[in-house]
Amino acid sequence: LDELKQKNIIVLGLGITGIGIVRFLLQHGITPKVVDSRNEPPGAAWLSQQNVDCDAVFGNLAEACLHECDLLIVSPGIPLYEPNIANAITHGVEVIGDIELFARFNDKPVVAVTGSNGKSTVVSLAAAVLKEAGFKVGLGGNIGTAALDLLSLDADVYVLELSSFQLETTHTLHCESAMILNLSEDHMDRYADFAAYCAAKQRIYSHAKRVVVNADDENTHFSMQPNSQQERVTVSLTQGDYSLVVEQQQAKFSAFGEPWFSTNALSLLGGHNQFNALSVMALLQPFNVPVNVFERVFTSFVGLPHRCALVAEVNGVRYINDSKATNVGATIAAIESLNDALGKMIVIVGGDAKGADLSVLKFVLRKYCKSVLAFGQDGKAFLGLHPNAQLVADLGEAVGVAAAQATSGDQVLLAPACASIDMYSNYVARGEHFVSLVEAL
Ligand code: UMA
Ligand code: ADP
Repeated sequence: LDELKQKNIIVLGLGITGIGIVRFLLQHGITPKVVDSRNEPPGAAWLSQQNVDCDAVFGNLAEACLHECDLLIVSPGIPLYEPNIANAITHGVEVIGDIELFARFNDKPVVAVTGSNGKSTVVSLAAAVLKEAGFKVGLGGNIGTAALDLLSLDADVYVLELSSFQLETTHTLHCESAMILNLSEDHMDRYADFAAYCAAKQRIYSHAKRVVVNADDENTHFSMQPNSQQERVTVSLTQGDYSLVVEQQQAKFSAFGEPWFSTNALSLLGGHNQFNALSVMALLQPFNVPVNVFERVFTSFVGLPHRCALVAEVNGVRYINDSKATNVGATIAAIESLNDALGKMIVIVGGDAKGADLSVLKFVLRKYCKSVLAFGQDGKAFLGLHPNAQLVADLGEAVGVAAAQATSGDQVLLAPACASIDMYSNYVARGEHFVSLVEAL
């Protein structure tokens, strides 16, 4: 802390992360300069209520002289190649993010999870298991609570969801266990290529005691240094240290070949969620949680909203909201795990594809789906992926057309493979709109 107090600090970005950083610094008697390229950042009103004499520059990063400080703490929404940040780095300014600051002040065990899909589900389930086992848990990071805000909880263990953006500026996060769940294209508008995106995610393993990898996804693998003290375990539905085994014709979750309990205990649906459950088992092994606690929580955990959630059944047609499917990997997982019959699904897609290669959807769309309804900024890019792909003006028209096309026994799935930002404030607003449209049918 004394070292930090000696430094000239700029906090860049005043959203959820920036507020968390500024609050933490103020609590420790440090007043930073606060900068945001937006004229009216989300935390502007909050900052003015703090009654501190704080230098704030909003609207123009060039005017903020980011190179004139010792430490620049950046928000994840701004890339490090932004010219003013790049210039600061050239001038020798140390650049970190809020997770790195958290890491420098935290002395409690951390469980950290990244990946393209399943992060929020896995960290929420892991936190629920730890709580049930009697731990005081701090859950945060990309899931929505700034990591630094967790420190005041003085928890026994912190469970962090980390994005590739957050990991780019994290250097010394020591984790009890860490995992990349899976990797498929996302945020390609921010990375030079897929390899660069994977490399950002790989940083989660740097200081992890227990490295948990997806046996079926090589991009999540991590080559350990010779003589490393790190322990590496694998997760897979079929071939991992944590895996499913069949015993008396019943699929069971298992660890190192030892069956725990039936997969029927898990309330969440689909193979991808069984994988998420196994991941939680692998991540929490260091905490010696009794098997019956896992079983209890797997049964009671009903999942997060806007992830493969049944909205209603109308005229024998099931409407499913998976608005959180904001990339191709999530959409493929939803289609594959929800399908019970070929050609009985109508999928609604579109929005901001973030530069992803959508052609990887072609196989599942053609194999499982009756038709594809596409809308939004990148809607056109879906048209060649299915013989019955059609452009619609918006989500309202998509639901109307889907209802007209569907016959009893079909499923209508909103799984856009895109961010919602071109038409909605976020995936929650998009999902809520879908729910209201379905309820009006
Ligand atoms: N922005 C500017 N100028 C600035 C600062 C930000 O234009 O000076 C823009 C960014 O480009 C971005 C938006 O403002 O579009 C928000 O950026 P931010 O860094 O201020 O975001 P926060 O409010 O601090 O929220 C961030 C995460 N957001 C991003 O990484 C974009 C939140 O994840 C996270 O919950 C929060 O920190 C707490 O850790 C959201 C997200 O979309 C849910 N994450 C991406 C994802 O999950 O795919 C990675
Ligand atoms: P994240 O926080 O990584 O976005 P979520 O748990 O919020 O993950 O789920 C996002 C989307 O990914 C949802 O559409 C969900 O159905 C899907 N999903 C969840 N787990 C997995 C998984 N293990 N593999 C692929 N898709 C998944």
